[in-house]
Amino acid sequence: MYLHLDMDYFFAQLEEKRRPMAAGKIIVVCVFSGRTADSGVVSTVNYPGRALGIHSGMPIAFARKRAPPADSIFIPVDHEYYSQASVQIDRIIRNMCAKVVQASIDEWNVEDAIAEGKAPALKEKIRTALGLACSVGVAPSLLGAKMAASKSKPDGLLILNKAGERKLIGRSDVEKVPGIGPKTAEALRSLGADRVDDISKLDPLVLVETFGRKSGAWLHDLGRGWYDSGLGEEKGQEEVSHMGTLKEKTRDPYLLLSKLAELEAEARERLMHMKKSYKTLSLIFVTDDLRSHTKSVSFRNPRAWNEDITKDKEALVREFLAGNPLDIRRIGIRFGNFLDLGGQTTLF
Ligand code: TTP
Ligand code: MG
Ligand code: MG
Repeated sequence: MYLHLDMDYFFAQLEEKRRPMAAGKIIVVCVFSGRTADSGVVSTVNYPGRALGIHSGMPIAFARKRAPPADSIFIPVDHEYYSQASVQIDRIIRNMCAKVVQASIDEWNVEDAIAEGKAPALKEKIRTALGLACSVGVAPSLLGAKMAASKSKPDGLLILNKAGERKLIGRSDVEKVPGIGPKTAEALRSLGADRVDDISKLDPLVLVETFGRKSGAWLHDLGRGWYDSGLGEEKGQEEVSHMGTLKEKTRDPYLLLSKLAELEAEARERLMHMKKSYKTLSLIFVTDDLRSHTKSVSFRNPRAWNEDITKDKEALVREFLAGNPLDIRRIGIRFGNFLDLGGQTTLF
C-alpha cells in the first residue's frame, strides 16, 4: 500500500504554534519583496484566512484588503524554522515506515505493506512530538493516496481499498488530479471530459494526437483505472544552506564572519555526511529593509567539504559591504552545485 502525508497549512501552522497569543487569528505568511511595505506574495495562510479567499501566491496587498487588520497578522517567511520542523517530521516517518521519499518541504510518499495500520500512529506521533496536524491518505496506488490525503484535509485520514480508490479518482474533476495541469484540464474539458471517468469515453488516438504519445497513454490508463505503481525517485538535495540571525544588526566584518563560522560548521557537517563536494559558495545577507542579497563565487574544480574557505568568505563579505550601505540582520552560507564524490569517499 501507498501512503501520502501532507502537513496542513504548514508554514502558517508552525507560526501559529509559536504564537499562542495568535489563536483564532488569521495568519498570513508572506514573502515580502521589500520594494514597498506590501510588495510580495502570500506563501500560505491558515484556515480562517482561506475562508476569506486568501490563498498561496496572492499579492500581499490583495490579502490585506480581505483580512480585517484587528484579526490578522502578516508574518515574513522563516525558512530555517520550517526546514527544522520538516527534518524532524522526516525522521519520525523514516523511523516508522519501510520506503520513504520526501516530495517537498511538507509532503512524504511512503510504500509500506501495512501502511493502513501505521497511518493513525504516524499522525499521532507527529502531533505529540511537534504539536502539528497533517493529513494522510492510504491507497493501492500513490495517486490514490495523494488524492485521499487532499480529500481528507484538514487533520484527516482516509484509507481506500481498490474500489474506493477507483471511485474517488474516477469521480474527481480532471484538474484535481496531480499530474494534470490547468492547460491539460482545459483541453480535456473541451473534448467533453470534465471528470476522470469521462476520459474513458475518449478515443485513445485523439488523446495521443492532442497530448502526445506519453501523456496521451497516461490519460487513457487513468480513465480506465490503471494507476502507476512505484514511489518515484527521491530528488537529490542540490545545496546545503544555513541561515542565522545576528545578535544585533551590524556592518562589522568581524561579527559577520564569526556568525558565519558558526553556520559554516553546521553546513559542513551535513556536506561531510552527504559525501559531496561543491563548486559554488554563496553568502546570503538580509539587510535592515528585509531584502535578501546573495554573493557567490564558483570554483573551476570542485571543493571538498573540509577545504579552507576563509579567503573566499572574506572577499564576499567585503564585496557585499562595499556595494550596500545598510545594516545586516541575518546572514547565511550556502554550498551548491554539488558533485558526487563517488569512489573518493575514503578521503573522509
Ligand atoms: P502546501 O502543502 O501546498 O500548502 P499548505 O501546507 O500551506 O496547505 P494545505 O493544508 O492545503 O496542505 O505547501 C506547503 C508549504 O509550501 C506552504 O505552507 C507554504 C509553501 N508554499 C509557498 O510558499 N507558496 C505556494 O504557492 C505554495 C502552494 C506553498
Ligand atoms: Mg501542506
Ligand atoms: Mg504540500
